Amino acid sequence: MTKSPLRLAFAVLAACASIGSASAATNLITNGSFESVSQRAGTWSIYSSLAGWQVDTNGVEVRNNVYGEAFDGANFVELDTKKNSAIAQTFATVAGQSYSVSFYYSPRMQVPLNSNDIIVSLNGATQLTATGSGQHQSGNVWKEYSFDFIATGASSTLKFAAGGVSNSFGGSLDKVSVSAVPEPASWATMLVGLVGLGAITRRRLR
Ligand SMILES: [Ca+2]
Ligand SMILES: [Ca+2]
Repeated sequence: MTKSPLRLAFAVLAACASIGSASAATNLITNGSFESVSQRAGTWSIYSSLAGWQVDTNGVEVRNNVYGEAFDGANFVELDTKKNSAIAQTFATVAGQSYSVSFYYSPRMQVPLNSNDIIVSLNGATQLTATGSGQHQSGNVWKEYSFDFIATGASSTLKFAAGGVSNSFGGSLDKVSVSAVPEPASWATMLVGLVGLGAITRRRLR
């Protein structure tokens, strides 16, 4: 019987950890993998609209495993359509809360460094530029990029824009996600709660 409070504490800790990781894994981005479009395998098309995203006037190119495979699912997008273009998405945030942004980028094969940029901005401020040379590359070579930000309002806007030479050939994007980062304060609160629970169960056992 003396072991049961310990077991209870571990069970509560496990439950807290699973709640924490579940909320951290919730993707706030709609259609972040660009699978909403039924693009035929091995083909590409330029779209003027795309579920969840605001699309720039130059459109967005959805590619289904053509000149390289998708990182996730069948589709990925290219933002240098006929000219450099961009997509953006606005999602609900809580001011003061930290968020983690992640996406996958690949240079386009046979395309040089100065033509492959994807510039990433948050609420209009540039965060990073994903780039790479595809000149000696076959297919796609995906790499994860990530950064964190603290929301300043009830919504935030994430934007991806083609950069560099505007020539209809550019870098590829797939599996965009944004998730809330559990704050250290909330973990501290949980720990305080657990210590309290331990004290109560010890007292009850006496
Ligand atoms: Ca995809
Ligand atoms: Ca280009």
